[in-house]
Amino acid sequence: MTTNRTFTMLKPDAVKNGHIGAILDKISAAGFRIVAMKKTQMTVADAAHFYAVHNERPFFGELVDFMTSGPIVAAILEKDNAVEDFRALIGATNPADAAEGTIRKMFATSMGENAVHGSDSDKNAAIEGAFHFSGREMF
Ligand code: 3AN
Repeated sequence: MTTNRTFTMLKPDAVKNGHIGAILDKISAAGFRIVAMKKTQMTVADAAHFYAVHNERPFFGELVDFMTSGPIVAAILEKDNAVEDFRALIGATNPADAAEGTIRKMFATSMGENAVHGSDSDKNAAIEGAFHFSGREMF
């Protein structure tokens, strides 16, 4: 089942570097509606759970350290074909490979500090959104 929703985090680098407004502007201009949004900071346990799929990868410790290093902005976004269209909007994981005009090309500095997260499937969008938001925070 497709829900037309995706989940994003503006990562600690984007928040620290003052890019929240510019990134939300691009997200709105691309036609996404904000269903839920908040500024928050993940604990080590939160990040380890959120990224559990990567826990065997060599960069896992670095990823958890980085994602807990400062506040993030978490949001659920809605649009037709949300998961795929949002991944196109953010660009490749490595900003060096990201297409011109994508959020990562504009705002990311490295493979680890890559400005934004975007869910990779409808199933994960639902799981990730529910991790950060209760039903009464979604509108
Ligand atoms: P994406 O976020 O584009 O779906 P994934 O799911 O492969 O990428 O990786 C999840 C996160 O792990 C990335 N957003 C990035 O922050 C981090 N990551 C992935 N590969 C590396 C790497 N080689 N070195 C450091 N961090 C990485």
